[in-house]
Amino acid sequence: MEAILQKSLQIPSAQVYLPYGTAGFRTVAHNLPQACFRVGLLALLRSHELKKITGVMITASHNHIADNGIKMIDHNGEMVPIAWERAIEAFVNAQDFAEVLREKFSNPIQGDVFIGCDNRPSSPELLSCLQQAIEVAGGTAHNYGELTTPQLHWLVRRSNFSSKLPASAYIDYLNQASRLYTSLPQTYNYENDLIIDASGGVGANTLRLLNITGLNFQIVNTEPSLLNEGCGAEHAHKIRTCPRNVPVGLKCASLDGDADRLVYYKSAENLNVLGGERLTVLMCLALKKLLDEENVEGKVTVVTTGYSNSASLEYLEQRGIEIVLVATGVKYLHEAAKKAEISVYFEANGHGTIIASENKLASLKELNAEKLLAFLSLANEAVGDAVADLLLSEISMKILDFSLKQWEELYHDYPTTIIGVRSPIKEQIKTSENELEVVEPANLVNKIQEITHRLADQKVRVLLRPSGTEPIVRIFVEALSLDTCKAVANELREFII
Ligand code: G16
Repeated sequence: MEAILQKSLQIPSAQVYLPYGTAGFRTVAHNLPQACFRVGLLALLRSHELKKITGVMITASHNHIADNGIKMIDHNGEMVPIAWERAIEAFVNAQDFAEVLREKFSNPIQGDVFIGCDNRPSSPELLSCLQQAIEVAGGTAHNYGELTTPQLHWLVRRSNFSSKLPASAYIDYLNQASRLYTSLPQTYNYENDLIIDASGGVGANTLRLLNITGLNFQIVNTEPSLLNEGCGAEHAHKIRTCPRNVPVGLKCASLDGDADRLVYYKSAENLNVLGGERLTVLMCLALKKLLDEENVEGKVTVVTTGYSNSASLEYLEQRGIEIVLVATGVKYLHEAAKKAEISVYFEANGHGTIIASENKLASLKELNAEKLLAFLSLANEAVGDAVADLLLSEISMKILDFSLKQWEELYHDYPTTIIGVRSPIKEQIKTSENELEVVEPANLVNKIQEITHRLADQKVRVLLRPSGTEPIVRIFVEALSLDTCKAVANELREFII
């Protein structure tokens, strides 16, 4: 324990309190070394207690290049249980660290922690803090270096089922599972040319290793020094202008910085982005078709958040699909999705996956539903995975014989806008559990009610919440016209600044 304490004293501490946010810790990189050290210890402790591999990923995903972050991975490849977040936050911010260490690290511990990072300039140093913590406490850090977040989740999950896997096992899995794509006949409307914007992030490394006969893709935006600068899934989804280096008029997809989010669009000056809601609809339709073709029963449930365009929910409801709405953060979607037989879960920003219950998979095996099983096996079972989702989307479009335009024209979105605002009342804003309503402070609650009442004929819907990854409040507005959306967003911005 003394060695751990001595080592920790050599690692710079944050000058500020670090809250556990939507996807772990995230802030300017220079405030993270001590937090990385402490999270390394916790991941090792968890590994020791379970006698299973755990993981930690250093990434700030869609954030600015100067930020960084820490995402913890549990033994099953999923994010750590939500119930522990406050305890993790307390450990990371503890002032009496010697005391806390004495409580938890007095006895020798052993364990295995898989660690990896994105390609930010600050990532190697933070990775080293993690590694030092694990090693000084007596554990083994398996350093995978640069890789995508879903790749590390996948490696932790699968290595706990078999032996410790090399990073290349994930690429082999993607290439193997993509044989379904190649086995499907080329259809009339499906377009197999695709531009992929890698956002300057680690996804480009994975994409370069894909070997999928028949899918012609070109990767753009691969420079790490320009990470998330005018490109990527977050840019396309929030700013809605064409990412840099993307030629106009083509079928395109954008990943985010750590490749756990995906959006599609036809490149144009102003984008009509096919985000998580569209991925959901596309995959639900493909699943339904496969269920019918293979003549098996199966209930598909959709889990998403209040950011999803109401038009997508109406489209799904009309087709008898049950929809569950939860709070922002894939961890909430994943938890809800686990309760269903087959779930398609995506946030509107393109973060999500498909999961099926053990029982359902066993019954599909018994029924020899080969195509359906091949489709489901491509989905990352633990977390949103942009590359796996891209392959699932291409397979879905091929199964349904959809061009991008046909996919786009399935229904028409209601106009929406989303803005991020720095606000002095960010910490005071509280929402209902599924975030559909603001419940505090009272004057903001009244303001939103007054607006929605005043513009009832415009069917205004407001989702306002503090971001858990950036120092901003997100204001989302849906209405019958874009002008109304913008006016309402602006009125609320004025109210909270
Ligand atoms: C993370 C979470 C997502 C969430 C996003 C934005 O994504 O994993 O579930 O939607 O942050 O969260 P917020 O609105 O609280 O800032 P990523 O890709 O940045 O890790």
